[in-house]
Amino acid sequence: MMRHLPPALLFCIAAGAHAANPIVTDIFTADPAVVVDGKRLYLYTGRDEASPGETTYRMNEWRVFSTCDMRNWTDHGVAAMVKTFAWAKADAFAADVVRHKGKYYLYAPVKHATIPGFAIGVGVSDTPTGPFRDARGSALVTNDMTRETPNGWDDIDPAVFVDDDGQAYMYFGNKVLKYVRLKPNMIELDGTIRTVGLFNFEEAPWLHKRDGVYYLSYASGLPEVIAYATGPSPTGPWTYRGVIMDKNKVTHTIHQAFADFNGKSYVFYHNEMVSNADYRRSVAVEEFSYGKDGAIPRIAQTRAGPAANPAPGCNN
Ligand code: FUB
Repeated sequence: MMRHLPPALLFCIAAGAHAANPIVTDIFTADPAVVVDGKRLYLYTGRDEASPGETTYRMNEWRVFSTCDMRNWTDHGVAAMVKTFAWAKADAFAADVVRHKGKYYLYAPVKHATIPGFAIGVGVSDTPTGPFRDARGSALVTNDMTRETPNGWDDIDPAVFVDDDGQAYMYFGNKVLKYVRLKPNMIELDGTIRTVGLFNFEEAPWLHKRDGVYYLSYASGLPEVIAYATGPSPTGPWTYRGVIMDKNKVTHTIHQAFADFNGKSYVFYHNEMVSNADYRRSVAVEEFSYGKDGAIPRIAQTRAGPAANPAPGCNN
């Protein structure tokens, strides 16, 4: 059963003067997604449970952590599990969370129990830390709804972006990037699933907006690097802008997420820093500055991580 810790029992991961990366060292975490809510930054991750030497993913749940300063993190435990979705059978792959009209929605790829391949479920919660419950009782997207690629994992890695006019878009896919509008209730598709032609797209789309420019970042190639494109709207047209972060030494995935927090910009990603193993990954974060032209620079992975950035009025 999912355990939701009361505030008094919350576990604080104090980075203090030590290295800030990886963020979590007591379990393996992967596939970051980020929500800035109020004065806190919430980090959602998958959990790698593969044993040493295993050569496949073993992932059953999504976890949530938060920070007031980018150095000290609070562990809020399990946000949702494969079992949250009664129609799913395995594989808690890369999820995303968004806040919309006071509720929190978790978009989660999982293997469907009866329809072959991956599907995307939607969880909902009144708090950013969950627990999330199944908002629909059925999958939002199933593998038989898309035909661009023959594999069963082409409908993974949902990333949801809500534009300033309130319209929500969900991007997802492996090898072929797709997007679809969501209805205002956030739990139904609104219209056709469309594809996006993107240079060397592998997976892990992430959309964010800054100064009127839409940034579409993604994992590119295999082993993956982080690359990005920009456009004038959430549906493009997209102009390729290059590589942001080089591939990992061991793990073939990298899965990024971006956030601005307390006046600074951050990129989250995962690597093999703790385990030196492909399927035992750890989430890390780096601070960066946009160029004067809005470009994202090449960002190096560090052990030190970002400097403390305490948000006024936020208490760890
Ligand atoms: O963690 C499982 C899969 O690996 C994710 O869905 C991809 O983004 C890659 O990180």
